[in-house]
Amino acid sequence: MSVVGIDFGNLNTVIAVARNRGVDVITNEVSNRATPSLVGFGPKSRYIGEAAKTQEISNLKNTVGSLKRLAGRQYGDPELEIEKQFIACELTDVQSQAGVRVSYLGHKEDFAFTQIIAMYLTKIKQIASAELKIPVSDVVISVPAWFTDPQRRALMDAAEFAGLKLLRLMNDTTATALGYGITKTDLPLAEEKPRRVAFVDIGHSNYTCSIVAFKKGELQVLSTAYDRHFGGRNFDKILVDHFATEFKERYKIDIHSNPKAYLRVATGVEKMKKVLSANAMAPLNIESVMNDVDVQTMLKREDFEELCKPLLDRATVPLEQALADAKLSIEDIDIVEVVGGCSRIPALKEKISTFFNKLLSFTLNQDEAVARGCTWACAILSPAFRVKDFSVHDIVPYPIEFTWEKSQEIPDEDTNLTVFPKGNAVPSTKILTFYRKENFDLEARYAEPESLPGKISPWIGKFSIKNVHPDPKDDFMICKLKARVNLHGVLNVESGYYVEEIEVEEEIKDEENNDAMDVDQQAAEARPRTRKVRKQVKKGDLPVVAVTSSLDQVTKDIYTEKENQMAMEDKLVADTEDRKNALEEYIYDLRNKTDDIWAPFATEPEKQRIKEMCDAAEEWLYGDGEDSTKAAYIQKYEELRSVAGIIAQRYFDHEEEKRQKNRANEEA
Ligand code: ATP
Ligand code: K
Ligand code: MG
Repeated sequence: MSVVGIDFGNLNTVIAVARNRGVDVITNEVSNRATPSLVGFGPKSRYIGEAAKTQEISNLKNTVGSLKRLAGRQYGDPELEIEKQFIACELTDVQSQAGVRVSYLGHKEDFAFTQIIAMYLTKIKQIASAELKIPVSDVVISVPAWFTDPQRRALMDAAEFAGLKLLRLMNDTTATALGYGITKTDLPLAEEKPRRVAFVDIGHSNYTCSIVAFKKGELQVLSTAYDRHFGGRNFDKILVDHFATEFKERYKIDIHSNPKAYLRVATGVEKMKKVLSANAMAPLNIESVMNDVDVQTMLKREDFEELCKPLLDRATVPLEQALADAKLSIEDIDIVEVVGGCSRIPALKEKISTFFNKLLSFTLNQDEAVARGCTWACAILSPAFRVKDFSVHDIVPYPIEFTWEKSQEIPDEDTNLTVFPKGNAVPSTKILTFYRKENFDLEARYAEPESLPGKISPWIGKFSIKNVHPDPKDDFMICKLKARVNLHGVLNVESGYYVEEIEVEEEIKDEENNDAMDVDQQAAEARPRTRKVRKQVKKGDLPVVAVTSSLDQVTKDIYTEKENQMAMEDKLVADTEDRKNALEEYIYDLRNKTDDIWAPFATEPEKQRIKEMCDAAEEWLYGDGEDSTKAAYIQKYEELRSVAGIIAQRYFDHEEEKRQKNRANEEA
């Protein structure tokens, strides 16, 4: 059974697996340790990950990015406008959800982002299976801590369409914290002061700071604060806009009018930004960026910092917020661990270090910490892997309230209650009690819509409680409902039941310790051994019908089926390509061998026949057979092999005979 952790980043996705009692980051089909988070569409197949990146410039309109940023968003959400600055594909309304319209298999087709993410996860699954050489199912995937219920459910749905068993959605910085804690042998004991670590993750789109308290065998997230629009891409954008202005003046070109030119400059400045992390100056040279114009320019690190000052000035806001939420001051923080690609920018490191008045710690792999943490989480949850226990206590990011209709018989009943306040533990179960004579509904929603990321709907779900009726004395039924924020950070009313209050005789246990008994022995012995108490006993279950932002079963089945079908088509296209390449190589190989090592074993007519067949096959391959079927390529290959096979066999027999003779000589 596989144990896989996935850091689903906005730019790159990192996959790690548990094996040989440790955690390894794995490489993809081109030996990279991170896979571009992109999905592209073409006339014959999809291009996912590296293939999408390779095609990006020539296939801009059909290359989809910002995958996780658009998960679970409705089409009308103003966040779509923000994402449009970073992606060139056409966004569209797919059953009121954010989706894309792309050219695929020669026609226009719309896909919801949940589907796009499923496509991407299918690829990630393939990369992991190829490495592990077993089918992959159990995974833990990272999400930003600010993800709401609908966003988390979108990811859960996507994982399901991709055939993955999602054991946990884990907040990025919590995953990092787990990876940190589980490998430490010197964490404080239960009775000692905890070690408090601030984890700062600055990625491509996102800036997060979590303050986490560690003790032996457990971590408690104390607070998580973030800037959802602060990351490498925001620095890149400032630079592209800067050079766009410069190029307009110097070269009279407007890269804003040309998406390809824009992307090439964006790619150029990203490199430039990285160079500036290690050097005082960096060049930017692009040949024929547009209108046959070559551009050449330079940037000094100090100018970069000046340009990005408005952004850099925001860098301490999440840190202040995290401290305030945790009710701590900088003196309470023992260590500041920094991860995420963008945290390599010297000016950012400087700001963070100055803020905490501490040297920063870089003991974790900046690019791989999240994936490693997810893998540890998966290992803990998987029956297939034994790891020491480590409890992870995360927190609810936004307060969740329940609302319901007033019961007619209880006029002064409240109609709402904040059940999970901000900072409440995750996972967590709470029992809600209602006195009812008939079926009723509960609605769950976020209590402070203004605190949510963008225009995400505050609505979480509607839960209808069935089989409620007056009890035998025409009195209220005492209904108990189990509300749970689960491991994914998603809310459900998981079950319902009703209870009856009865009076029971209860034995009094001696809770006092024996020393106390000595002092007051007589009085203690004189006490009655039982007492009457009112107790609630479970009488039966109440069915709960839930409607949430998870897709309904019919849509889920359609999307799963569609994903399977597209994945199969992709596989067929890839297999066909493989067979075609194999045929091409075989022709080449046959010609060579016929003239070389096989020459002594074939008659002239045989050689002639092979050559003729090779010529014919080649002519077909570059003509009619250019775009043929897998079966046709296999058939041609077999035709050639049936003729050449005889000669290959003669050669093989001869070689074998030689080997036998040599061995006999050696033994003699
Ligand atoms: P997110 O966490 O926002 O979803 P991500 O996890 O994909 O995104 P990372 O891989 O952590 O992001 O970071 C990618 C960003 O880091 C890119 O913008 C990249 O340009 C930037 N980056 C990587 N190396 C450096 C460097 N040496 N100097 C400056 N920036 C860098
Ligand atoms: K990443
Ligand atoms: Mg990241």
